[in-house]
Amino acid sequence: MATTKTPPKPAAPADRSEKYEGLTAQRLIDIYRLMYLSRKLDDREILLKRQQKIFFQISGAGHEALLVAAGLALRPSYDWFYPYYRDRAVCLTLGVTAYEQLLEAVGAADDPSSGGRQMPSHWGHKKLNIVTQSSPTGTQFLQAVGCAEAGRYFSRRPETAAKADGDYRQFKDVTFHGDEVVYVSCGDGTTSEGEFWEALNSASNLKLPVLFVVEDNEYAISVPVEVGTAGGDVSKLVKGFPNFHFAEVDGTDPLASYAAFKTAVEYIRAGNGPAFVHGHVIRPYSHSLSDDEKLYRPESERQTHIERDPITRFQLFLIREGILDEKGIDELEKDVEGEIQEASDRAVAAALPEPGSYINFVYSPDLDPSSSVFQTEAVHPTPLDQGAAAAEKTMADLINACMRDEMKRDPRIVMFGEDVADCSREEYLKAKQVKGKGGVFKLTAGLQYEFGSERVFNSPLAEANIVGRAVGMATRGLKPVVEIQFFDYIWPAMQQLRNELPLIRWRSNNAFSSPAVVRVAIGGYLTGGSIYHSQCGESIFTHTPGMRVVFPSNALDANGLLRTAIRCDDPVMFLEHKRLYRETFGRAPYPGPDYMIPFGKAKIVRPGHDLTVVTYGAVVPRALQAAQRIERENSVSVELIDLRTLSPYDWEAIATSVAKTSRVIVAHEDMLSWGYGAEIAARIADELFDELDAPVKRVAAKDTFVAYQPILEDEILPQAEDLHRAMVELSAY
Ligand SMILES: Cc1ncc(C[n+]2csc(CCOP(=O)(O)OP(=O)(O)O)c2C)c(N)n1
Ligand SMILES: [Mg+2]
Repeated sequence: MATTKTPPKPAAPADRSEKYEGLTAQRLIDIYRLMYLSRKLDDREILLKRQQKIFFQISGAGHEALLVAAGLALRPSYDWFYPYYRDRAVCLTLGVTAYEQLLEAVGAADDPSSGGRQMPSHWGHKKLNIVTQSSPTGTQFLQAVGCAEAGRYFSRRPETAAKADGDYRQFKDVTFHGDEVVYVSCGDGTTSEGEFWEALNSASNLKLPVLFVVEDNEYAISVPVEVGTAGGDVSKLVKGFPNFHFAEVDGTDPLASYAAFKTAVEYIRAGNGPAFVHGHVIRPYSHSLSDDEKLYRPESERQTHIERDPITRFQLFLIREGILDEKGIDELEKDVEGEIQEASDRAVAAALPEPGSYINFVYSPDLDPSSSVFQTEAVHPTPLDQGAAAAEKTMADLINACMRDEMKRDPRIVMFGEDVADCSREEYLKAKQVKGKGGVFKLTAGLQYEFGSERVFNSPLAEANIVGRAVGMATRGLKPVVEIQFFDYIWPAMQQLRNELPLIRWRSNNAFSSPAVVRVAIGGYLTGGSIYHSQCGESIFTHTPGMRVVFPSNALDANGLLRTAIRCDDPVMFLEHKRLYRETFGRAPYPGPDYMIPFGKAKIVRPGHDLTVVTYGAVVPRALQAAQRIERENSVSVELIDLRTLSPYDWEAIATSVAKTSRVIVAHEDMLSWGYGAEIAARIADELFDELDAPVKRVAAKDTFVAYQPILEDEILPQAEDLHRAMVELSAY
């Protein structure tokens, strides 16, 4: 807890603590001080906003009593915290200083939460285990679940927390405690988000040490609770979840709140499972400075809230109980105001982020996956075109082999997703009654069997659950390698994939990171899979800073690139083309347990001098076919470049080739318009204009989704004939 500066002497003896939920008189004074400090910091920020010294304000007013109580019941730097934007008071109680909070408001370089990258009240504090928070409501829940899972994992296998050289583990300090609690909070409105329910479901099912706190101020901006929540009371709705301890409390009363949290935290620390504390609070100020609640709340209603104000009520309580007299209150308040004045003066004068510093920490500053660290030789090197004799293993085989090798090498790897386990009812597996499934494409086959159900397991059928938990686990230092069964179903996880996973490092100014791997089965050419087992859409993710995107076209590359993905220190989306999993094209012998390919290094599949094709994924074999034909029939020599990784991508390989051939086709399976090729084509036009003898050409899918009937599917997706036609046209230009 934050220490008080010159605390006023208690006017009453401390031996009445029984009456006060075990809290001494001094502790009660501390509580009042923290509540008052929180409120006055909000007031100061409102003033600073009016003076245009800060640029946004959202207050924690009305929530202070509940939150100071929560902070007192928990342990900073020991427990873990996912507090939402109203949680100023819990952060102060844990030890974040007034000065640090004001540094955040001004966007100072030394703001511990984000170094000026995020709005105020987006808490984060590495030393105190307050994990970087964001603006999308509800994304914190599944991460908190993953965080709790990681704590449990490390507690059960402490040896796995050891640092190891040569991969991401070198840069991650892992700490854990067997009885730690993960605190996560939200408002009443946010309980309507699906991820909230997904998190309750998993925390309940796995009996995880998560403390869920709902701060019910009856409004989500202007929307009253009965509109968002069936029956208007979330406590009634959650009661069916097993293993939970539930409490509902007047969150404007610090002592009642403290009692509720103390019991809840004891329940969790004893290993019984999660707890849910529903605190009824007030919102005496509008939602934020951008909102005027008079537009939707009449004076009469606002008045009933103001009468419940926790600050004035607790002040009266202290006086009534003889703990502080009016003079004591006065001294305390003056002291707080002095502290705020001093903190505010310093914060307003604090150094701002350096211009140009925005570029820092999009990716790991410690480990660059495109560096030579990730360049190793295959034990049995196999050029792609060597022929069937050497090409024994499929892409599916070598992806599976890579995961098996890496799980052996790195005990922090966990795998989960839909159907990835061999058999969740593991007794069947142990009794050898069943062989096991191991993924709908069998990519994870045998891994649960070999590494156990705590490292390889099925998730609920919920994609946000998969990615959100992975974010939380990776933040703590585990290496989740999760699977999204079909790219077409990635969208429920989009919030986590766009706003969370790739942003944890940047938005926390490198205080936190989340280098998880998300494997996704992607693509069409399946004959019968469409619409919803055939989509591509990789450009949506290459358009997301912080995310590495990999898209191999053959077994060897898949093996080497997945190993780089797993060992590196950045989040990676690893796109596996379903059609390529078991193709004859691109099979290869097993390259050994340390084979790695750096990101951003294209492969020249076939050298040529008349025309360049830049592509990746399942278009590689199709382009190869077309290139062989045009060589045979027209003696046109095509240089075929397989990008292999899409972010980063190998611009040098493209530029070198275009300088040589002066003609270029950019081809991909995803639809033409706004596709990945648009960026490459634009950059070629911009930077290589003088090298070109012909316009940049693109070959891609039609601008629709993919259809089921094979005639339509063939027509929609780019075929070898389409590539051939484009090559003929371009070479004749
Ligand atoms: C996913 C998402 N949708 C919408 C918003 C905009 N928004 C910010 S706060 C808020 C209301 C939240 O209400 P509640 O959960 O009750 O918390 P309170 O602000 O009342 O404490 C909304 C709609 C957002 N930040 N994120
Ligand atoms: Mg609310």
